[in-house]
Amino acid sequence: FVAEPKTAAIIGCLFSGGGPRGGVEKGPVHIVEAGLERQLTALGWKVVFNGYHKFEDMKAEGGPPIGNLNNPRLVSRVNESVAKTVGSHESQGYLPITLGGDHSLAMGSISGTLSVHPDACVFYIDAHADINTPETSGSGNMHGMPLSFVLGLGDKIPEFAWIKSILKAGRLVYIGLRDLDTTEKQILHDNKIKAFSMHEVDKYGIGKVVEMALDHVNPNRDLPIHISFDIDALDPSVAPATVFPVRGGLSFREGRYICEAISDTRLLVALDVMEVNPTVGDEAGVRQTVAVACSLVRSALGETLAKL
Ligand code: 4U7
Ligand code: MN
Ligand code: MN
Ligand code: MN
Repeated sequence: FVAEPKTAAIIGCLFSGGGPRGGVEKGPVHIVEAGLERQLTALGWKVVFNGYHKFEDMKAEGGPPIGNLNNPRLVSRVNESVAKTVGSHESQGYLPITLGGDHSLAMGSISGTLSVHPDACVFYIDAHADINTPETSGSGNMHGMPLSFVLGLGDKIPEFAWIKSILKAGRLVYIGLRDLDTTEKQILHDNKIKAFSMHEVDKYGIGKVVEMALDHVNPNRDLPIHISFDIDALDPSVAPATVFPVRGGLSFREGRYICEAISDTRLLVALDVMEVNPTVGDEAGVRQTVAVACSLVRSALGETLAKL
């Protein structure tokens, strides 16, 4: 398998229903207005951008509670729609760039990728594991749960029956973890999920970590790769405008390196950049976070400024 898309599709998802508060739905507009389209065009890509996904027609969702989940029906319908959009772009040979919005959107983006590339592996770059099941989640916020849904863990919920393509635990790898719930550590352990926390990044260096991560999920370097990048994987000094900053994160170079190294494999089929919240902190911090988000996208799409 070689992924050789020449066209990228920006899928800006103005959605915050999976998180504890609003603001994160404004992330995509800031990233696009910073000039992402033009930046990717300058790298030689054709860029498709058909406007933002606002999900407004889906607002009025009620119904009886489902466990402790916040906005379950809305999150389900939004993600079903994201999965369709991501999947249809990939089946046309485009590289979808899903911009969040809160990270519950990974439920849709990863499902979309799996519907076209059932053998795809997922690089999940985050301070958090986002793998609570509805039974283990203390917050009920679905941005902390997308992976349990795409892995098919936890009790089956009829409202999410559209999630058909299940990710195998061996095809998921994390980089950047440093803030997990006890329940999540147990889930990683029980399902033998490979994770490179900040401890391993410190111990081995980012180059070795990415190589070990690829060896685990993609030993023959022949499977499609989906990157889901939560901006909070980066250190708060690098990307302050996000709701769950955790100190001790990835440096700017480490974040870019992950994207550059995966770009080099020519296996990338989809990219998410999530959790940029322009309502957090001051204007300079927002501008910096947005610029860093654009830089991550460019590095995943082949920009190699630091390579001679
Ligand atoms: B993010 C949390 F309890 N684990 O489940 C939860 F600490 O997409 C946080 O990575 C989830 O930002 C963070 O609510 C979700 C909490
Ligand atoms: Mn996170
Ligand atoms: Mn996340
Ligand atoms: Mn979040």
